[in-house]
Amino acid sequence: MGIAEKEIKKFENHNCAENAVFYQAMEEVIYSIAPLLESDEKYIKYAILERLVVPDRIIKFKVTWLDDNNKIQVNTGYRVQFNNALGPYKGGLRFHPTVNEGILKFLGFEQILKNALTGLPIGGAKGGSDFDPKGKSDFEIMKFCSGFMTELHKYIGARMDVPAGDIGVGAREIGYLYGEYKKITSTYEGVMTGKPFFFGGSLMRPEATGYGAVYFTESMLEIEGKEPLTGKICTVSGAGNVALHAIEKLQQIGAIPVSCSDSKGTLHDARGLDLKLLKEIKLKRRGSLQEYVKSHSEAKYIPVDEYPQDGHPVWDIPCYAAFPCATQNELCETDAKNLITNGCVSVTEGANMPSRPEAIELFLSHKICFAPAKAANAGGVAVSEFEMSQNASMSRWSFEKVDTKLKETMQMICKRVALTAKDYGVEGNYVDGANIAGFKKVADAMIAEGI
Ligand code: NDP
Ligand code: 2IT
Repeated sequence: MGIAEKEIKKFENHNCAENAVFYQAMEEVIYSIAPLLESDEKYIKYAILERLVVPDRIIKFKVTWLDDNNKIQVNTGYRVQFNNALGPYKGGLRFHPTVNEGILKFLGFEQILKNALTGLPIGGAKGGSDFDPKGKSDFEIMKFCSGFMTELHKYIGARMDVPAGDIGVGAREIGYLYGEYKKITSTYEGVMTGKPFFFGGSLMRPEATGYGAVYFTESMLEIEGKEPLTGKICTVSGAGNVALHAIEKLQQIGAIPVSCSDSKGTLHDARGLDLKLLKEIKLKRRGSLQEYVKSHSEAKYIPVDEYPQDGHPVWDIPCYAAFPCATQNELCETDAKNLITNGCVSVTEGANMPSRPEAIELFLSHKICFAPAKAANAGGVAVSEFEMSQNASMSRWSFEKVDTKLKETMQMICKRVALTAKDYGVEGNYVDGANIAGFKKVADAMIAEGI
């Protein structure tokens, strides 16, 4: 039995239905870092894995709120404060009916290593609720956010734990959450990031994750000696904050993004997407992608109930580069086979853990340039840290300054990941490179800080 299998065996008790995605994320990391564990016994001696896979604390609370019919509604809220070896707990909030402790543990665990890769002083956390923002009025969203913050405010602080957005939590929700925090505590401080610009948000935070994923891809393709994205067909999944800004940056650099998807269906516009219309539908109207084909009849819309039995139609579109930007485990083995057969050269994870392990294995064995989430989508949290920095100094950075720093950060992460992979004998494997580089940084801090 190898060192990875031995370590994984220790955590078998974590492997239950609710923890499935957490266990998946943990297993990947342990396999990746095996060469590091073998090369230096201190990580085993100081029981780093045992300490890292258990969150510092999980806060679980009840959220009660009144809907528009004055009916009392009850939801569950969570904050998983995972690890603060490198800085205050930092990570987003997800509002989605599927949210449970296991999903937030997976996201919080990934966040520790992602945040370490940025080189910025931020620890890892995640939180959220099973509240479904879909179909709710603005007042209902506001009332839910107030109820959520009534509990959460006790556990967060600008130097303690700084939440931000994730699925279902954008500038509107952050605004209401932050407003409630301010009302309760009477303090105006950088306790949340992703705030609207006019009351303390950073320019470019909304764009940061999508733009950052494209910057990472440009850097990776250059390092790997592949052709740049300009003029190339790209496929994107998702139609939220990350997906739409990845599409925007791809268009800005002259690539041709042709697809996106939401929870109801997939859109394919072979001439290149009309981003202005997409933003109008998804961000302003919070509508369905189906509306797109009303004004672009050449585009193809496939509703979910017409999807094939196996695989997602978005990954069956021939492309040079693919950007899964919707949610975890959205890209399966069949999708990976389809992408490879159709000549795809690079896959960049904008979402957190969108590719299933079997898909990743295929990408790596077929020498596809594969950019794992914790490296490729770190631009969002990096700009969140820039927002914390601006808030702490009561200053404002220009769009150009943030953009330059974001680009530098993504290039730095990409180079560090590529170099780490080379150092540990797995050149070109950005999964192992990211896991080893992130883990080493956090583990060394944990050792230096004592138990
Ligand atoms: P949004 O809520 O803005 O958008 C999510 C998009 O994905 C929507 O188009 C949604 O469809 C679709 N989607 C969500 N769940 C599912 C599902 N189960 N099946 C099919 N489609 C789904 O979220 P973000 O864009 O912010 O987040 C997308 C991903 O990126 C997540 O994995 C998140 O963790 C990750 N991420 C986000 C960052 C950020 O800064 N926001 C930073 C780093 C990573 P619909 O419109 O129908 O709801
Ligand atoms: O997954 C992520 O990195 C995020 N949702 C953003 C976290 C943050 O604190 O900006």
